Amino acid sequence: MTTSGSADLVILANRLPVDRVRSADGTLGWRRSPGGLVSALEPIMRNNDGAWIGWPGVPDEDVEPFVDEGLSLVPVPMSAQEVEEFYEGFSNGTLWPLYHDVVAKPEFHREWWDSYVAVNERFAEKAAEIAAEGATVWVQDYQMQLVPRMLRERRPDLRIGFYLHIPFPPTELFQQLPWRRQILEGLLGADIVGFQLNGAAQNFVRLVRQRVGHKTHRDTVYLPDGRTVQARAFPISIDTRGFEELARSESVTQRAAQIREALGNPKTVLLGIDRLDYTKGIYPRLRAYSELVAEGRFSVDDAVFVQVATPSRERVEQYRVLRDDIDRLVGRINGDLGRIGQPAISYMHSSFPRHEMAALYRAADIMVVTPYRDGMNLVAKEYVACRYDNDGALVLSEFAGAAEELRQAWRVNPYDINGMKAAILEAAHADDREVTRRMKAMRKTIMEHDVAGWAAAFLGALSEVQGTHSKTLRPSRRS
Ligand code: GDG
Repeated sequence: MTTSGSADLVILANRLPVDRVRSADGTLGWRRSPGGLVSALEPIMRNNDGAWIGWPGVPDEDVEPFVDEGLSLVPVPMSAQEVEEFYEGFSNGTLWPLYHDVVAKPEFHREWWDSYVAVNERFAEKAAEIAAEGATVWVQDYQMQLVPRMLRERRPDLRIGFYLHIPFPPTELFQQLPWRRQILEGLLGADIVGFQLNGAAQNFVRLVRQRVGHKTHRDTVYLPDGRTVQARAFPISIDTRGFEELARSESVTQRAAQIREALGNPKTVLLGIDRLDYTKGIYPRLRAYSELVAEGRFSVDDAVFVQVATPSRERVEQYRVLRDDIDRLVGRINGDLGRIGQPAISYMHSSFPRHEMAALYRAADIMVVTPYRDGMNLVAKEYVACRYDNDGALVLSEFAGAAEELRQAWRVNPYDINGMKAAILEAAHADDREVTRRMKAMRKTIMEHDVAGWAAAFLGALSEVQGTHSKTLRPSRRS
């Protein structure tokens, strides 16, 4: 167990990787929330006397540090008001839409910002308290962008890494943010700022040069105090082998057959799985499919669409509106095109255990992933991992980070409904050799780049940083 000031590796994220559960006899306990990040980091954390700092998901409660299945967890409390202002407000009502191409309109509220600063400070304080001398602290994601600088001010001895899981916007959009300079300076507290894609790293470096006035060269920022900061791409991945193993299991194989049976054994099963989020392009995807049915290119007996939308951020207004929009669209499509016992779209607004997800991936002939903008999109990679027979077609938005690696997918522009229709049809009619050729190549990519490799690459780079330079710099410009 990690005691104060003894952790050599600290992961700092908005959430702890556990959910609070109440068992049948009424006692409260914790259940590990499954995720690639925790499974990739777990072995590294065990070997390094690691600790994970995060909010335990329950407002207005102080939870003592505890150990869960050998993982040392350090809770940071949050009030109900902070959940509203810091999490639902600034993180998900301001930053999330701003960083995703303003797909929805970001809201700017000064009290949300104040809350963001206060919560970031609390997290930085906690990391400063538990990290050992010279330890490594890895800060995760958009909710925590001020932590690197706040932490460095308190603990200059630390190695600090930051990783952004979502896109980083171009200057033209980022500059809308009233607190743009503070965010950039917050991130510059890290030794390495990691992004999903090179383009995002370049956006960041350009902004730092233009807005903060620091000298930059390629992926390096030179600060006046002699420090350097690297901005680099580390595309995240999944536990590829873990998914494949699950997909090969007898129970998943049987369940996949059951799913197809329940759908009426159609020739083609199309699948979408997403958090119910306006960035994911669920609406245009369902429209594209419904038009294909309406035009007689697909029949509902031949081609069924299964859409899973996992409940998400339900207290944020834009998410409630989206849910109503999708409900209405699915109702209308099924009303117009479905027949008794054979709806066109099987729509589920719920979340499922991992093995059910794997069974769905196994049951689907075509996976349709059409975000307007997505940092990476792990669902696309999980589908590929589960297709161990090299069958199955992936239709993938060119605006998902995953499109840079999964080049053999049928690529689509989610704003172009006709283009999507054509790609879905092409995927449905492709011959087996073509499907196999594409899937094989994509499987090779994700076998070679899994989440353990991602974590090792980031932490390896962080352990190698020198972090200083001896350039003479002019004073930084303000903007
Ligand atoms: C952010 C970025 C980036 C979904 N429903 C269920 C379930 N899931 C799992 C999927 C997948 C994960 O959640 C979703 O990951 P995505 O990458 O698709 O999307 P975001 O949640 O938006 O994630 C994204 C990612 O961070 C990592 O850096 O790729 O771009 O937006 O793993 O399988 N899992 C279970 N039941 C569900 O119902 N068990």
